Amino acid sequence: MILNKQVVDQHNNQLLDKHKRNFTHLSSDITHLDYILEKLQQFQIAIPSWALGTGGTRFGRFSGAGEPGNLEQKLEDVGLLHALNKSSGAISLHIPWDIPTDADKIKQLAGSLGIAFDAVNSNTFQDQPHQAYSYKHGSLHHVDPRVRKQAVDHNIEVINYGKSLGSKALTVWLADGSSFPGQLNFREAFQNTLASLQEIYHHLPEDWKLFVEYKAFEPHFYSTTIGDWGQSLLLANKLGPKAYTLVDLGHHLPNANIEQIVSLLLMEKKLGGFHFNDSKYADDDLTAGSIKPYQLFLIFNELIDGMDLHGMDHASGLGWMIDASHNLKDPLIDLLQSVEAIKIAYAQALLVDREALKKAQQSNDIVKAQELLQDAFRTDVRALVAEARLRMGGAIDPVQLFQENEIRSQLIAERGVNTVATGL
Ligand code: AFD
Ligand code: MN
Ligand code: MN
Repeated sequence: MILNKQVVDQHNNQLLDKHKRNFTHLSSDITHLDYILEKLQQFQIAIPSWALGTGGTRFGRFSGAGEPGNLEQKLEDVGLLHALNKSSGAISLHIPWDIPTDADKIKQLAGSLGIAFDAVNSNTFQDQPHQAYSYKHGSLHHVDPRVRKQAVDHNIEVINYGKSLGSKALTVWLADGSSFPGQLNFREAFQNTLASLQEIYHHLPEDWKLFVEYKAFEPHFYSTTIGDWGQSLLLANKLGPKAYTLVDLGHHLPNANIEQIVSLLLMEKKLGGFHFNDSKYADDDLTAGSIKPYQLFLIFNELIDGMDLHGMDHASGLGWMIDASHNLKDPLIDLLQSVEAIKIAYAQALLVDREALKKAQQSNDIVKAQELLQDAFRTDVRALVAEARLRMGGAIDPVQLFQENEIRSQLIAERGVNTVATGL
């Protein structure tokens, strides 16, 4: 389904007066308004193909209806999101769920929707029909070189699919680990992983990046072979300049100070990509900003600080992606909410008076430092984010438009009630 521009205009006309009132009130106090609006307009967050359908839990899956049944429909869904919020201009694909059988056609469709291809993801955490060896005991870290080779070959295949579409990065997330003490030799598991990644790295095109994701737990519960940012950074440093750490917000032990991790990775120029989501307990994959919005703001505060220090472009310097899985809400609405929360946190962090913060830090003025951060965080920037969207032709309130126009019902009419998306 392609969203008609008239529908957006009609929606905006209805909300325009109220929006203008809010925006005028908010912007009168902002010194660098044009700069912030420009940054907000440029900022794009890639949508994961696997979040377009209803996610499951360990106990079951309650499918929605009108889910995208193939890659074309997944692209159309992201096109819809992008038409509404003008900030979802990229998709992150997962192979083998999203194999492009006709890459040129897929590229053309994506181009017509204004969608680019972000990092491609490999999958060596599930067995596929007809594969020779099982990943039950791991993939790149496996004790059997034949299993490692199969997993390496899969990653090379993923790179090739990515090349055919214009992707510029490969994300490797491994489920490799152990659930019981003694099950693994940690050192050998790490070295096998490094050797496998080295082979993959060898096949990476010159202008590509390799994102090494880490995760502290799950599906294994005693050890994960790439368990934290230290292990990921160790690998990235050993691999070379094209390898980076990817931070997924849900992949830390409880109460980890993620903003500090982000700050140090940026200092080392080794932060490559980001997976946004939120969580209360573990890798809950909930809507970004739904549980800990202050943490999201503090992370953006460090991101901006570190990126500005190195002269990195906010929009293109890192791979910005959502990694979420919704099992209750309409996935498209949930993604709109996530993108909105991310942009709100980004806008608030852009408001921080960095010079004053630096001065407060240098003079150990703790109260002032706290006031500066909280002053930005407590600013209601929604009208700012909406204004940026409006200037790009998006909707003032994407969620409201989606609901009022019954977009899901239109998708169901088009695709049927029983379609189930491939993915997690
Ligand atoms: C799972 C993992 C990880 C990964 C994603 C896609 O926990 O976050 O990025 O699957 O492979 O959510
Ligand atoms: Mn992730
Ligand atoms: Mn995850």
